[in-house]
Amino acid sequence: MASYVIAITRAVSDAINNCELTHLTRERIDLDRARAQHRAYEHALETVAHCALVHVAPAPDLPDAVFVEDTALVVDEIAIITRPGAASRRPETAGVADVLRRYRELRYVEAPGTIDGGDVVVAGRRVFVGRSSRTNDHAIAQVRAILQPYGYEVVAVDVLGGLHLKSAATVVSANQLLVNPAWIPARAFTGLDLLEIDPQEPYAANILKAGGGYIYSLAFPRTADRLQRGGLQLDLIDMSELAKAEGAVTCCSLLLNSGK
Ligand code: CIR
Repeated sequence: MASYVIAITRAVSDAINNCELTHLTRERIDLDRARAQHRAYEHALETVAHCALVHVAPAPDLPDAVFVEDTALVVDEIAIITRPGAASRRPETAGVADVLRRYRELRYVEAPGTIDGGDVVVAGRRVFVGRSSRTNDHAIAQVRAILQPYGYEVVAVDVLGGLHLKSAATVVSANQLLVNPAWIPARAFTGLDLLEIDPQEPYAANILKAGGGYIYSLAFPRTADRLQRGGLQLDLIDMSELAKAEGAVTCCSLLLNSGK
């Protein structure tokens, strides 16, 4: 069978108003609107990016459960279940592991390591891992030990702003990243082409490349314009409610190739 992309998602929790917040002031999240936006995101994954959706069982008591990206790091050969930096998020991993084990052999990050998947940027055989308030050197060393035998180079990068490395840098192609240069040390990405966001939109570096398409938030029109003028076809979606929980487009899915 031809290879396709599986997108793992999880419903918006009833408790999302108790989500972790690091940089933003708490604003009430409208649950119905958040769910409608999440459905539109899933629809884009199916229709624009041609992914096959797989749902993790809902976790109504886990406020941040919709942000599945943080619970695992998946490559073609293996999946690593994270140990999220926020203790409130650690119970999220079991449900995701139950789904991922259908597709990959699982490995686990162990204490004292902590890591959020939002800190991991995979560009070809290079895996950049952000050192952040969520991800520490113990976890980076564990990820390196797990991935090196499969031919991946793991590079630690200091996160200088935003919550995660993926707030500051995400993949456009195997050799090109969309970045906020103020939030990363650019020298860490030597050899890659760095496409800069519009400086008036500091949160704009998070783009989701999925299947053949790109899913992007309509909150960043200046950067979207730059990307479109560069030839990228964007599917623009409203993420305003999930953004109040410090979520962005990459956070709400885990993507994996079916045919390994
Ligand atoms: C958190 O602080 O953990 C959540 N409220 C937001 C997580 C966003 N995840 C991501 O960027 N990968």
